[in-house]
Amino acid sequence: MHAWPASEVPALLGQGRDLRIHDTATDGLVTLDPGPVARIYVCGITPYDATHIGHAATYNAFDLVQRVWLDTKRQVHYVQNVTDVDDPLLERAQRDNVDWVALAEQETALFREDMTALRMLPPQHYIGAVEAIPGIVPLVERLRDAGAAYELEGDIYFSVESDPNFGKVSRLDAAAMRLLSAERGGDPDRPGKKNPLDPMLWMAAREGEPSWDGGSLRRGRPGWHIECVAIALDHLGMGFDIQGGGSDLAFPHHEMGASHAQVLTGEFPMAKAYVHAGMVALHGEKMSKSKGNLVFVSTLRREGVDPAAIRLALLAHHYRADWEWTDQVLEDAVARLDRWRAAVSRPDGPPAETLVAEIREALANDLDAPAALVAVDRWAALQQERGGTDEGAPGVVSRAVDALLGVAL
Ligand code: 5CA
Ligand code: ZN
Repeated sequence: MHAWPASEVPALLGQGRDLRIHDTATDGLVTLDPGPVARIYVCGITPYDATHIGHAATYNAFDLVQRVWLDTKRQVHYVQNVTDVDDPLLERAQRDNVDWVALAEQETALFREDMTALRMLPPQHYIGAVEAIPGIVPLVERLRDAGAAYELEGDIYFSVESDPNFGKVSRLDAAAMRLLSAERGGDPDRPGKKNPLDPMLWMAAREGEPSWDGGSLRRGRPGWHIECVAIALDHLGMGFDIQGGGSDLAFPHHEMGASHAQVLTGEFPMAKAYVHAGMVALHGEKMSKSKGNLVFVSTLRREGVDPAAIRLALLAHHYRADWEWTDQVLEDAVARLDRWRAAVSRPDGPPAETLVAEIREALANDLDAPAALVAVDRWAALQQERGGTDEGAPGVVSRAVDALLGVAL
């Protein structure tokens, strides 16, 4: 599937710092040393009710990762999926009496538009679950043949007990896992499972639902976790630098993915860092498709909100924090964008070198975008109060803000 167009990333003088980022699996900061080509897999949307501010906040975090890496003169190999067949998508299509393929295509198209407007850098490989099925089937067969998967009424389940490292990504106890499994797409109460946590790898065809040839498996469709493993291993291989998503993906999704990959390859971990963004709330509750308490990027755009202001609203919150979207958050971002634009509209200004170093330092320090914004605020305030004589400083600032924060001034 095609991604979306890349906005240009201006090259800056000097070089950025290596990224230190929080890894859920070790619950600490790790300094990544990716080599010349950094590899990142970010879990993509399930294409209905896209793109809400929660989605945008999560993709913003991983866009910053890319920008930090690019600023260290590395290339970035970025892979993202689209879960274009899964229970919640099919349920929504049925509820609204629309074709599930059309729904997925329409929402994916909207997501591309929103990502483009927000200047999020596109993945090099943007892969749908459906197009990944030919690569998923052999992995499920291999897991079954290795004794790590079993059949239950035609469905194939992964046995979490086959992985000695199971639990090392999310570090949760069994009771917490069981609760989250029930909340997040698992079926811990289904009778006949070896372990209530075992996730489905392949679901045999259900009446009235789409299904695909499964080789030596029954006709059916893929489970959720194996989808991302198949795509990640196919395009990045084991031991890539970051697997990313919102914090609601740590368990079960990333835990199960690491387990599938461990059994398939004998290696751990699949990703050197598991990076999770906080949850954005609206009216006191996590913004979620199931609750319907959503603010859409496309609605704001249609109302005439500058996408750069939306992006600044996201950047004003640390990516690991849980935070709440309010009108005030957006008003503050609009005001900040105005101040910054006024400050860079003059030909000269206060020196900019320290500011560029401060932005770099802030982002390299676990993506501390709020600290980067404060540094730019300081420069803009100085420009407004006293001005400066450095010719071209405003240009330097505007290129740095564009390259490192994705905001076009
Ligand atoms: N297709 C799967 C991943 S393979 C999926 O979780 N899709 S999603 O559409 O539900 O979410 C897409 C991304 O947005 C995930 O990383 C998810 O963690 C993140 N996300 C969802 N809701 C929020 C929220 N309220 N705040 C922050 N991030 C969110
Ligand atoms: Zn995923």
